[in-house]
Amino acid sequence: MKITDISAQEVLDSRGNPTVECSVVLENGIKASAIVPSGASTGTYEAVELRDGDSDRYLGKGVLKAVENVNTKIAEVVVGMDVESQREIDQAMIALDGTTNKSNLGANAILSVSMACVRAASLSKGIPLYEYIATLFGNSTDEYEMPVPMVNVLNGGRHASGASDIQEYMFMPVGASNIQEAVRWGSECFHHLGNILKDMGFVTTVGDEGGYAPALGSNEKPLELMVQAIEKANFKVGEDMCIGIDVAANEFFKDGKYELSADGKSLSTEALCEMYEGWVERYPLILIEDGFGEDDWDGFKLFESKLGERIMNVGDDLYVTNIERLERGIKEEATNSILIKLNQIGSVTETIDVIKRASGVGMKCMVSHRSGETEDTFIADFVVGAGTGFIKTGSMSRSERVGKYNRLMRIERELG
Ligand code: 2PG
Ligand code: MG
Repeated sequence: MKITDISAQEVLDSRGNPTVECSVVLENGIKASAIVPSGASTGTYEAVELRDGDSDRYLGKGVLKAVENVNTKIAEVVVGMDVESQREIDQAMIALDGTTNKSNLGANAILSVSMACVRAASLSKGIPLYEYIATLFGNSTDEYEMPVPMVNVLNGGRHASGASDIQEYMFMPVGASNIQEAVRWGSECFHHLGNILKDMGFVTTVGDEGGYAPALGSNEKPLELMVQAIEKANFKVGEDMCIGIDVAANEFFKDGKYELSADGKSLSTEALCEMYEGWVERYPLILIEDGFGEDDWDGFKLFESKLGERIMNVGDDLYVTNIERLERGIKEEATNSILIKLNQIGSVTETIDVIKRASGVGMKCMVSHRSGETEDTFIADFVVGAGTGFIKTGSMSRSERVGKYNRLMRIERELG
């Protein structure tokens, strides 16, 4: 089905910053749109999110240039293309941009079109979005794997100032038999944790991803309280419910040292690795994301050699969903898992290629939101179609997070 019109507009993300929404119209009158999310703890090697830099609008964060690029340059190339030729559409935009990091047109501009085309194609074919995405992957559409959610209940780092240095503490309901159950378990543990914090006299206001953001004065304390919450909720610690963390260590890597201000410690790569080893011994910790800085390959490799058999060692800022950085990680055996964010690389097709390459060598892939999210629930369908088995989409509060859980539950009910 031919694309007859493409247009973009500026809308807001969950932090109240502008982002790009694109609408695609097809020959048969079908119209679909998609909104791009935005990160805060972004990796240096991510594709470029084009911002206007005009301090008179949105403190320089406007995206009118990206919007204009969709409305003019991209529309010129993409209008008239077959909406089901996703790879060709994405390749045409990549070629038009002409840079390796999409700095010309903006990854936000390109991705908005890429996602909107996927959604329009699914509507045009009259099939659910996750099913169409499965076909893009070449996956079976008879059977789907629902993901284990990574429920981020304590926010720190760049997502909540004054809290822990570690950015995310997540409940992982690995023992749940389906999404409805996983969501309920996550929600129950989240609320028990809230009560524990309240009883201790800590604030229970939430951070950017909907998790609590108390100043506990230590990066280890959250793990202890999460175990208490799991027990309070009557789940088996380490069996029903486990814990994952996104350290986002790049954010506190300064002059060759990891500066943990909540602990008053300055650690070398080796000392940080030892700290994680201790935590893995003491807590039901099964996943550590970005345990080291984005260029500290040796840190990831050290960790992988020591703990790679036991837990998921995930690269996020390390890989930025970029195939070249992934290739290095595979070659050097840096990690056993990779975080997947569509807007880190800027097109659906390239994201699919990265997932296929990583899963092809046995790496686990976690599809992830950004800290600046929107009402668009695209990633819920994306993870089901991709069948990667894990989704990171925040806490059990804030509608831009909960919307993804609700969509997953609806998909599961639809599938029966
Ligand atoms: C991360 C993400 C999402 P941000 O580091 O994994 O949780 O944060 O979008 O701020 O990069
Ligand atoms: Mg991360």
